[in-house]
Amino acid sequence: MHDKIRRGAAGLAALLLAAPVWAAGAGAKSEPKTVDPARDWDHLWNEVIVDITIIGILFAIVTAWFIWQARRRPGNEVGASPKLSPASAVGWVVIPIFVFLSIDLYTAANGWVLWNTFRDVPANRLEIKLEAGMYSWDYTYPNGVRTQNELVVPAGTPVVLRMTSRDTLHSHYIPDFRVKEDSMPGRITYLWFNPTKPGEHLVTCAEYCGVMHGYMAGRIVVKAPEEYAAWMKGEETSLAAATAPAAVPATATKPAKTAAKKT
Ligand SMILES: [Cu+2]
Repeated sequence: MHDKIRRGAAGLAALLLAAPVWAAGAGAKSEPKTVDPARDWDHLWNEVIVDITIIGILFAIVTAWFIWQARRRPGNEVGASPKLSPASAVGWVVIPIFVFLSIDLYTAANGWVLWNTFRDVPANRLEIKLEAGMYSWDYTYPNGVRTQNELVVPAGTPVVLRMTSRDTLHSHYIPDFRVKEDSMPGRITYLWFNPTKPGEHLVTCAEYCGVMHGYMAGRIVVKAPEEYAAWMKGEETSLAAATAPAAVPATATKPAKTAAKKT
């Protein structure tokens, strides 16, 4: 019996130590394929829900069994608890702890892997600057194109936002992409997400930043790559038109210059 308990405890200890290593290894192996942290986030969430459901049902069954075992019997029978040897008493305490701790550590290890995915920005990303302010999200593309409260991105390209704030603390939250990060004055923070297919996604401020905080919403518009390219071309054209120096007819400037020289 003691041997059984010892073997069981040793097995669980091995599982406890192996789980995080295995989880980390599994994460590392699938890393090149992991391009959608939002899906990984959902996967881990479901895993946690399944874990705690199983644990909850197990606890309920064991508790019901104990209640049934210790029910009142006819004649006010006085029970006697079984005598446990020190080894089996320790086993009864340590083994359940190891079982639940191994589940926790397994989940924590997976969470760590996922966290690293959220922090490691893929190399083929589109970099966009974001300045948050009361009460708007101002995006600047690498070519100087700017948008407000609407970020248009191509499907299939990871997008990283380099964020700061011009006034107070804001938090750029995109629920559909399971990502949220503070933007604050004097500091550059970042977040990345992978828009895999065309669609629209809500952006909202997740840090109370003033009376209009609740209205500080925007959206991510994911377009098919060719539609995105066409949109960007249009934006570039209007940006060029807006930044070009005002065209002044040559004939109009010459007399002005000569007039200036005469005086
Ligand atoms: Cu805000």
